[in-house]
Amino acid sequence: MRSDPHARPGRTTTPATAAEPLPWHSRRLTAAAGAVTAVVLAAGATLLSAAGPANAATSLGSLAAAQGGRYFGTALTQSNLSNSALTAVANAQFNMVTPGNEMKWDTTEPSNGSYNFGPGDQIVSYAQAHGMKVRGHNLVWQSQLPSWVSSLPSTQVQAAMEAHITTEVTHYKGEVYSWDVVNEPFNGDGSYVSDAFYNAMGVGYIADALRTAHAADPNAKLYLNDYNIEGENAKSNAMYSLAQSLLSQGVPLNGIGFESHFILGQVPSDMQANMQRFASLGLDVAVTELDDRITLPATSANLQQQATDFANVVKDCLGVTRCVGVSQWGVGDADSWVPGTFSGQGAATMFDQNYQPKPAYTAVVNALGGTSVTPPPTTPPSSAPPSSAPPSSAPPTSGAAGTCSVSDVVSAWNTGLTEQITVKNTGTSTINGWKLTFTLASGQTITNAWNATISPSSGSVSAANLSYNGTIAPGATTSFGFQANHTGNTAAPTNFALNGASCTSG
Ligand code: 9MR
Repeated sequence: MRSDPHARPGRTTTPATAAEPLPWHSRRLTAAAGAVTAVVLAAGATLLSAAGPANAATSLGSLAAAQGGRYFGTALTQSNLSNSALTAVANAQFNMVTPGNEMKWDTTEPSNGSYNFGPGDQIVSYAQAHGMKVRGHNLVWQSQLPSWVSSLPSTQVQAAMEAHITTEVTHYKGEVYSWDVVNEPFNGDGSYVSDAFYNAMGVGYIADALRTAHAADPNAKLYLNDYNIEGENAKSNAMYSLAQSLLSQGVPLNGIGFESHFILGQVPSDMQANMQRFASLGLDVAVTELDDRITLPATSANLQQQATDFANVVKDCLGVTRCVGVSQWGVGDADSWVPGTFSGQGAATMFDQNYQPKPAYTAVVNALGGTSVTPPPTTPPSSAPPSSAPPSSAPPTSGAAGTCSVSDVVSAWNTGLTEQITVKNTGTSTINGWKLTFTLASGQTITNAWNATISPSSGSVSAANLSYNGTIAPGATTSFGFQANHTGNTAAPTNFALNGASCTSG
């Protein structure tokens, strides 16, 4: 058995240039005491009018939809569905779901002729209930293949493969947008993986699998999916030759999936050109399993590079007319496969361990057509205290004046926004229990919050810690966030005070 992605070597492709400008800019607004540092991202009027529908640009999924009907997806496993922090982000951001494991052969046909579609059905029901489409993943793969298949006499493998494909595709007929019919057929040097299917049928197993799937659901888009084919190399050249050959034989192949499990800074600079050559054959292309792993602990420079990497991948897709969408592999760093597979690496997604958006999220929003705007200048309240430290004679008390700074990132779209607020204890004593008060811009109404209890929902509000994040050591930070509706005013909050003492921006 060949090595799987868990053991793949590092990429050797040309790192994306960090100097390449992103199609947006953000500006930091630092003002006097009482104001905040803010980066406000709003979907531009041009995008919205071009997109047409009033609900355009409310999430990664709808921003992608506004870009020529593309999608933005995620992988979900059965256990993910009971994680409310995870599903809150999944529901809000994505409009395509790939089951992480639930449609693979070891789950769906654990013994010959005995099928189990329960776990996959749960993902499909979930997706349907949340307005998401489904990428079926996958029908034929040498991994997560039950041993009964690899133990079959080679004369029986074709019948078993065809029965498996027919039964599974028929079960999900009309419910999946696309199928990864054959997954990861190539070794790194472009030779075929010598699995049960190749050994029994030769390369003809791929055409047979595609024809069998097409017969069962003629409307599903049929894909070949692989990793390390994102740039031009021996493996992607082999995939290209295979695609040409299949198409010339009239085999029903509709698309190529580029998994895109990247290492920080190693997105191939020729990814768009490489995807384009497949598209030019008349195929759809898709980024199917995007992540970008970092050696832990991730520095802020790492996270900025990751933002560049994610934005570049999204721009590469947008640059290819037949690139139909991008899917991230997992929702956030907490559910990513990376740390469990690559020791000491992780932080590979757009959302952190607490499902808060990372710089990569902001970069992707912008790459998808959001434009950055600077909020109107905020006038410090006349009563604002100076931002300096308290008089040296003052005893250090929890949350005393001058012991906090606040930064606030606002991501806005046409009728809504999210705000992520980070509070830093700039004092010398530990804060035990905190309440951050601030003034919401007029017209903003909070609909839900995370990592804090916030009330009331508009005007002068107060955010209190939850049981697990009440302690902020000197020099440490804590973050919370909320989602709000707005009526056109996307300005950042003002008048931050922690436990009654005004905070500086920073
Ligand atoms: O995310 C999947 C993980 O839970 C499984 O343990 C792993 C087993 O191979 O498969 C992971 O998903 C893989 C996907 O199906 C195909 N491309 C590589 C993905 C990461 O390994």
